[in-house]
Amino acid sequence: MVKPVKFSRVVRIAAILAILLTVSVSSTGTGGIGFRTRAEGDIDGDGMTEEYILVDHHLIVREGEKYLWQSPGDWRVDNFALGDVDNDGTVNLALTLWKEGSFGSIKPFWQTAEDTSYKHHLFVYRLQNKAMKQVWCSSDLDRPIVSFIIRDVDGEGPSLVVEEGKYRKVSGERYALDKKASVRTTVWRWDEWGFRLIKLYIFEGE
Ligand SMILES: [Ca+2]
Ligand SMILES: [Ca+2]
Repeated sequence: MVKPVKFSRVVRIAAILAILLTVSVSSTGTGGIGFRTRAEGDIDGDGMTEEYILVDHHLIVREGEKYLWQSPGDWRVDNFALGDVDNDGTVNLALTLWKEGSFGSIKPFWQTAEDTSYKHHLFVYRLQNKAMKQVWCSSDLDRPIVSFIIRDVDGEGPSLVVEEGKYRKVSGERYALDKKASVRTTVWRWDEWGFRLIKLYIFEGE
């Protein structure tokens, strides 16, 4: 159980800004801290730079004129980052997206009912042999991710720093981000099979 770190509003904002500030300098785009619409990187380390472009909630990865990957048409991608989020020495692509259902066309055996909820997800990939390979794909997130960065915040290796919001029910099983709800900041580190919560920052009085 991770003990929440409680801050007053002013101290909290200063603490989070200290974590996020250096990253925001290298970010481009209009969404705010940690948001990108374009990035370059050589995440497979083959000496050729890939370009990552987010257009109309659709992520495209290309290398020169060659398209390597694009997000499926029924995903609404809202953010991405390049970083070694699973701490294995190679850079990953991490992205957040809205989609229906927790799984793809093949459901795990324990999932018997049809999952039709439209919620937020975090997916992690690596680039290998010019193809994007899934490393980890979340089920429906308990809280939608407002923004995230990949950052070594404590000298213990890369971690995922996340601003988590709340869902707003649109209709039926369809959800969206509640833009009026308060956010909390969490820090997650890869732990062999998934992400482990290592820090939770919350407002006093929440
Ligand atoms: Ca490359
Ligand atoms: Ca990695």
